Amino acid sequence: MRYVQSNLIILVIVVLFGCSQGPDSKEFTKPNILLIVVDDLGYSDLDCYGSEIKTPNLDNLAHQGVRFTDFYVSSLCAPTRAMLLTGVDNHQNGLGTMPPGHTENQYLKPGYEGSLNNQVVALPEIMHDNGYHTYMAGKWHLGHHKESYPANRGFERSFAFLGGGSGHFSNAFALGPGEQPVTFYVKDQDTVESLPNDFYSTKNFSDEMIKYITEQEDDSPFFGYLAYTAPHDPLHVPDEYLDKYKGVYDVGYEKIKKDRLARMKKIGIVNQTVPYNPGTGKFSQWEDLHDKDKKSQARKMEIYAAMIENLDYHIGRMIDTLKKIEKYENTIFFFLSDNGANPKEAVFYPGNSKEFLAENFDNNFSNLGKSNSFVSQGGSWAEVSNTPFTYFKTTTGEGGIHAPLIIAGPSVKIRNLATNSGMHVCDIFPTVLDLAGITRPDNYNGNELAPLYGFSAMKFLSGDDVQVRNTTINPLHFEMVECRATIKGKWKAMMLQPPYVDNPEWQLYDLSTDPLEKQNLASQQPVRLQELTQEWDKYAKNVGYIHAEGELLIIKIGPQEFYKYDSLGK
Ligand SMILES: [Ca+2]
Repeated sequence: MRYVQSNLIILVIVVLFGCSQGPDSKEFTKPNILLIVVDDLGYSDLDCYGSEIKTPNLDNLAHQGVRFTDFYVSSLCAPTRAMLLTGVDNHQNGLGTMPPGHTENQYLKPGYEGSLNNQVVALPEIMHDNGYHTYMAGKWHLGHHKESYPANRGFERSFAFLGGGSGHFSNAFALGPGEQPVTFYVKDQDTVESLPNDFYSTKNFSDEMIKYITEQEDDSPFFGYLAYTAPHDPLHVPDEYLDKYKGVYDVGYEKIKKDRLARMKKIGIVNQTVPYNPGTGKFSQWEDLHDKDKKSQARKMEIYAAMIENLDYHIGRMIDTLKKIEKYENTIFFFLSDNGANPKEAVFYPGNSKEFLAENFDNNFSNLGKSNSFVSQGGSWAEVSNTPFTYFKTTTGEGGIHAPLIIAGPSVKIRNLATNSGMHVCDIFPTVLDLAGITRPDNYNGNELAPLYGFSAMKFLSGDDVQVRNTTINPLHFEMVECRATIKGKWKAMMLQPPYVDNPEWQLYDLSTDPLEKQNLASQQPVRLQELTQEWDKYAKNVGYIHAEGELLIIKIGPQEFYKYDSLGK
């Protein structure tokens, strides 16, 4: 975050990737890249970002590289993943909005195809073309017709979940009837008919990636995309993890939030002046709850925390495997969350109702976290996960679009650094290409490509630049489900939608003094606000943003009809 003073930057030990062996060197060995994405994990949910949740493997990784404290993503899953894999703004790469969020006037329009379109080249395509083995395990969410499968966008081997989320165990139920048509797994070109009885998403995604990497017979480098669905709801974790955090959250939301803030200050993730954030006031305070509700609330967070510790354990298995086969030394890791923590309950998903959930799931206390339960983190805990920020997933508030990012590996010589350099998810694509010494073409498969929105972090990682992106010169722009934002230097203009605010109006914040977005300066600084909103308007026009009009189309035509479109949005 830009309010972290540069003197908080710790222990910068010089510089990068085998020092003299830059991509231009004859001795340059192309590094393996392991790109790890987790789903709906909040800004402060890792130990190395201030959490009480134990994540020793990720902490280790963080100490062998750089943690970004000012990294931005989209407020929803698929748009972030599309930008990650293409470096192109989501309104140009096909994820102008996330299915099934289309209104009728947006449906199947250019940039809103609902899958990666032909104006982008995906990282696996370009990496594979340049001699990399390309492997994927995890959530795809970038098209559900065969032409869009990971196998047909550059992945040599893949085991992928195509929807937005599902039960984490073998029954893999849909988030709701509206998600049913896209709730399935594929292996390479084929639909997976059934999952093994002992299936658990995090474990099996890791097993697949380990298999791909260890079965590789030649010495070519690999690009691995490990896109976990944890800790997205439903909150599920294997039995042996269920009680790992028993009692930890009985102290309530506010105490955990205060403890996290104190730890974040201690380890240099936030500035000492950042105040306690009471939240949006839209969700319960701990003292408002009856004892029975406190018990179930604490249990939900126990399961959520256990999911994250379990994620860390399996990431540790990946790292151990790479060490065992002697590929660790030449692997660069990227770890990020795709958006902020999620305040929505299960009833939010299209087609769900309280009656439907009661009929289909057993949410009795003793059954929470098991395969036939369906509970979510909920708003109060999501606000704790997003400490110190306000707002959450789906919004362009800092809690929705500010995520943890670690870039690390034995060959990364910047050590144990928490940097406040600006960085956007689109910046990862050119960074990976630079690390691999690959140039992005202007055309791909006969199609002219949309312009890159991203900037390479290579110079920053090699110590030749103090930041990845100067947002005063290259502002960041966001739009998702009509929540908007422009960040230019320390200034942020933001528009939220009901129910997050009463009226959708532009607000203005100085993030250097007010990262919690509590003091709207719009009426005090109308000229500055206008400058930013004009930049947003220009951006929106450039990228082909289409204003949402009317209700969601899926409500009118139903999920089967809605999801009939093909990979080209026809
Ligand atoms: Ca997500």
